[in-house]
Order: sequence, then C-alpha cells, then structure tokens
Amino acid sequence: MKKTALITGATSGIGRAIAERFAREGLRLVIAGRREERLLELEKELRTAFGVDILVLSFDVRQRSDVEEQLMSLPVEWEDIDILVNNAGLAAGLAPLHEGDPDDWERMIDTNIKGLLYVTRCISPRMTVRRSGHIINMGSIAGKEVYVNGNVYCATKHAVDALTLAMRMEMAEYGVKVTQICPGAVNTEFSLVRFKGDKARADKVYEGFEPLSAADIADTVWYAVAAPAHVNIQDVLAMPKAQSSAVSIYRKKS
Ligand code: NDP
Ligand code: 8X3
Repeated sequence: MKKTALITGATSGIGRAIAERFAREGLRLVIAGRREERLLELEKELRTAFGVDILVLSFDVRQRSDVEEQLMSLPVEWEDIDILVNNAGLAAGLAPLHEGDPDDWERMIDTNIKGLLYVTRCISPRMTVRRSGHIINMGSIAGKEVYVNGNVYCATKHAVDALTLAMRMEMAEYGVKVTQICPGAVNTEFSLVRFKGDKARADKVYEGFEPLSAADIADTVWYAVAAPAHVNIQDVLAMPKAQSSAVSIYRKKS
C-alpha cells in the first residue's frame, strides 16, 4: 500500500515543493492551505504528471473548529495519514518589540504554534494506535537563534523546536518518528508575506548570494522520509552555502 502524506501550506514555497517531491515518489497526498484555487491547480498538475491520488483540503490552521471539522471527518480511505508535514507558517513584520504590531504577533503565534498543535492533535492519535507514522515539523534557523527584530517569529520557531522535542519523546513508545527541518534563507513567498507585499524589500533579502530553493528543502524532507524504518533523522539545519548564521550572510557586491 502506498503511503499517505498530509502537507499543510501546500499552496506555495516549501510545502508545494514537498507535495511535488512526494508525488514524484508515488505517495498519496492530502494537500492543505487556505487558497483553494492554488490547491486545485496543484492537484491537477500532480495528477497529470504522476497519476497519484490527491485530496484537497482548504482550511485556515488558526481556526480550531475548522481544522477539527476537516481532519476528524476524513473520508475512510484517507483516514490513516502516514506522514504529517506541519509546514504552514509565516513571519509578519520585522520590528523591535516596542514598535511591533500585536496583530502580527497573533497571526504568527496562532499559525506557527497553535495551528501546528491543532493539526497534530487531530492526526497523531491514529498514528499511536497504528504504532507507526512520521511527523515532520518545519522549524527554522530562527528556532535555533534569535535576531534583532525577529523577536516573535523567532519565539514561535523556538516553540516549534520545543514541541518537536516533546513530541519525539512522547511518540517514541508508539514507534512514531518526529523530525524537525530547520532551513536558513529559502527563496519563497516568505519575505513577500513578511513585508506585506513589498516586493522590492522582499527581493533584497535574497540579493548577492544563492539562497536555498524550496526544492532543496523538499529533498531534505525526502531524505528523512526515505530513511530506513529504524532510523529517525531528528533535526536538520539546512543553510545556503553563503549563510553561516541567522544574521551572517556573505553577499557578493554587484
Ligand atoms: P510561503 O509563504 O511560500 O508558504 C507558506 C505556506 O503556509 C502557504 O502555503 C500558506 O498557504 C500557508 N499558510 C500560511 N498561513 C496559513 C494559515 N493560517 N492556514 C493555512 N495555511 C497557511 O513560505 P515558505 O514556503 O517559505 O514557508 C513554509 C514554512 O517554512 C513556514 O513554516 C516558514 O516559517 C518556514 N521557513 C521558511 C524559511 C524561508 O526562508 N522561506 C526558512 C525557515 C523556515 P495559504 O496562504 O494558501 O493558506
Ligand atoms: C525563516 C528564516 O532567517 O528569515 O525562518 O528567520 S529567517
């Protein structure tokens, strides 16, 4: 039986690339996000290219009742998720705390921490019953280090780091693997979202060096998924060659 994976945040960037990679490997996919039209396009593209079964679920991970409604009543043939990729997330703003926007804080906390918890709470019980499964959390270099003006985003990714450790300890007796992937700079819609549509500012983030691509991270995720049954890739820090810490990026002068 082919494995089934649920990927949150599959409408863009890293999540979309993971969906493509998993489809190429023949997995059955549940793809989730808010922008349904993008999910439907992706479904069509992947079905045509790889002939895989796909279920589209459109919901906001911040809305607990919607998450529960969608994930607790999956069609019977989709009930058993083998691989959960908790990828949906964002940064909103880049400002010192004393000037920060509490609405931005709430968006980040509700999406990156609470959303991950709601989704995991729905999917993980069946993994424990079946005594198998793999949960992959998308952390960040921002969950290992803190940088000026990154305050709340860094705190949410530190929370993902802590929750990953807790889940791994709690899941070990059930044979469920828990992995965290922590990327450095990946060129996706991330900075466009962080800077609220300011493309010039977003593009500057990736100037003068070669950032990671979403496909690079999808490769890393696949490495963890494809490991032998007794091997758990616990935590991966994947950075562009030019990036040596959250704040140190060697940029070529143009
Ligand atoms: P993108 O902005 O390209 O993708 C973010 C995805 O998250 C989208 O599919 C979006 O879907 C989804 N999402 C955001 N908010 C919600 C929500 N409330 N409910 C459901 N889905 C949501 O960024 P990335 O691909 O770069 O980001 C993916 C993950 O990787 C995030 O967790 C991010 O923190 C992390 N990361 C990114 C890095 C980078 O440099 N790009 C580095 C380290 C970690 P939609 O809007 O359709 O709902
Ligand atoms: C995204 C990477 O360095 O912008 O998590 O926080 S960073």
